[in-house]
Amino acid sequence: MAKNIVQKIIEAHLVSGEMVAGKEIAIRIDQTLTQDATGTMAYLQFEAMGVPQVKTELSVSYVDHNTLQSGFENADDHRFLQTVASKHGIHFSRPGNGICHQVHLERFAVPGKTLLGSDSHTPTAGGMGSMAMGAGGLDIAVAMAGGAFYLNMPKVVKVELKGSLKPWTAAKDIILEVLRHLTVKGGVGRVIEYTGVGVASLSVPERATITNMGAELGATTSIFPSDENTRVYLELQGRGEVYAPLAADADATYDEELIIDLDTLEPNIAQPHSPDNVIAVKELASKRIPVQQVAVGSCTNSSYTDLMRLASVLKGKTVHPNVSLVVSPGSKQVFEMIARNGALADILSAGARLLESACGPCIGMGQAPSSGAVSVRSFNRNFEGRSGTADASVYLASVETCAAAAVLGYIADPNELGDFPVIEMPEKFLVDDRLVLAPSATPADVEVLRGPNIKPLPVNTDLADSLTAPVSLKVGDNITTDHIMPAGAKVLPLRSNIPAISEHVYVRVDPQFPARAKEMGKSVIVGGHNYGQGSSREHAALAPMYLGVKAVIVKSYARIHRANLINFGLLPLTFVNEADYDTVAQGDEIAVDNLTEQIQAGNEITVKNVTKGTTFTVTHDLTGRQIDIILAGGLLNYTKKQAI
Ligand code: MIC
Ligand code: SF4
Repeated sequence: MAKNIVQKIIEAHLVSGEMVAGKEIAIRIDQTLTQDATGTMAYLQFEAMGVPQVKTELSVSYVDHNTLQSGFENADDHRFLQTVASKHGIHFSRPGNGICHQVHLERFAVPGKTLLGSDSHTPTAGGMGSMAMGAGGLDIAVAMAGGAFYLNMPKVVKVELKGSLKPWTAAKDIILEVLRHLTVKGGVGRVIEYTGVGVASLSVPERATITNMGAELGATTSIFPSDENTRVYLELQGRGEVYAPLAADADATYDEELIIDLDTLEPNIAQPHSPDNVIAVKELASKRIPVQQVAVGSCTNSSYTDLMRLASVLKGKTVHPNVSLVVSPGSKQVFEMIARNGALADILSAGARLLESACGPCIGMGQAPSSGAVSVRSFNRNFEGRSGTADASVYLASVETCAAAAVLGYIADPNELGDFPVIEMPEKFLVDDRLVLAPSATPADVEVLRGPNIKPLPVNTDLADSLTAPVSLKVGDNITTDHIMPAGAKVLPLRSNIPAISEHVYVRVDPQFPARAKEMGKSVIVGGHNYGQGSSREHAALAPMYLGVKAVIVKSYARIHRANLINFGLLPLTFVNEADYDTVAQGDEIAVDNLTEQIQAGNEITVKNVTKGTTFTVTHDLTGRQIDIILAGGLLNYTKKQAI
């Protein structure tokens, strides 16, 4: 039977299950990556499993999120990560080496391999034909210990790229166009596979921009074929030997299709406060919206060509007097290359403010914009408040559009910049892996160093047989994990300390939430569609669990967050009739009798609203394995019982 790329990779890695869309499958994971903000938990969980050395082909621990060291916490976490990696067979990418996804693409990703990462933008490596997925830290820990990764067999969406990009239109505009069509929940339960003649005109880093931001569709992952461009990129990275061609069979079938015509595509921009709120830049350009900040970098747009394009626009010009331009090249490789070829001097000379190779402003780690500012960023998320400034308006666009805003001072179509500078791929990338430390050859001698900020991992208890609890919070559609568990310079350093970080759960939505949830003891959260979209941070499940949240009842979930809820023993329930959402209010007491029996008997559970005197039905959609995990109080307890 003819197969698409996704079917080929899954088939080659299938451990159990049937490859039928929507059914649970388990696949073998070849590579894992973690970043520091989710990695400390992942390694504490890995340690708790008692497996001495990782069983993957390659596992890499990156430090890129928590690099602003305004106290001892982050530096202590880096030290923990370095030593724990050395002891357990994991490569360690030192702070300064760059953002996990950018560095992984450059130095480690391999076509046809599976990659699981504790970060939602892990699909970046899909630009090279790797089946790369984001997951919670606990799933990564299990994969490092040799366990399979469980997911629902995705539907495969074919996105056919026709034609080729016009000058000043970029790969970023393609993914913004896809977001405009499919929205932030259009990718849930799906993998986006790119095909068509337009594919050949895109370099691997350009493809990676597209697969990176496929995360914003809620997709399981996105993937490109591995072809001549992939071979060339790998050769230039000195890794030609890992090249393997990968393409869909000629008559492969897909579940859904979308066609994007690159010949007619215009520069796009996502308006506040959602990555799918996309319009053509030229529609805004006539309004001359003044811009106060421009930020270039992040795992979406940090390639050599991106930075060279910025430099070529800035060369001989000055950043607009009302704009703060901040640049954070995503990897040391790119940073050093533009430093050595002089492009960095053009960027600096124009008045840009330079940051180290890390996530930085993308996750609110410094460079919060001024009050009410318009910030145009080459990043991937513009959720309200994520920049660190509650009332800032963040727009997402290509490096070209960012560069135009930086010099002109307003949101402008980059075509206004005039002649388009052609930027060639370098003759060779600068390969220097000295900042990636290989694991110790004598692990027994390595002492794992833990700072006082690293607190033991709280573990849930077995699920009780009846649940009577008030609704501690009711929220609407498209709640992001940034709403549930904010990040930023103040909160991120607490990622290894669940008691401390739980004081910040939902505070941007309701500052009283943590105190109220604690006082209630046990509680339930009610929400709308696409609940938990965005980041893979398992803290968005773990910290509510710590505050006593036992179940969540919503209209629909984002994939990674639902998996994280199950991993920590929180019941993910879905309204059968969406109208019942309106009958439940914050403060209502909810009761479920014979919970264990009901979960095991079938998919439907009857819930009483004690306060209103009504009942409604919810589904749990749990597989047999997931039921056992929930009943055990989470994946760690379950795994201990099973002993991998
Ligand atoms: C993000 O972009 O939101 C993050 C920060 O990279 C997260 C991971 C985290 O919260 O640590 C992600 O995308 O998974
Ligand atoms: Fe880092 Fe931003 Fe990419 Fe997340 S989206 S990994 S915070 S650069």
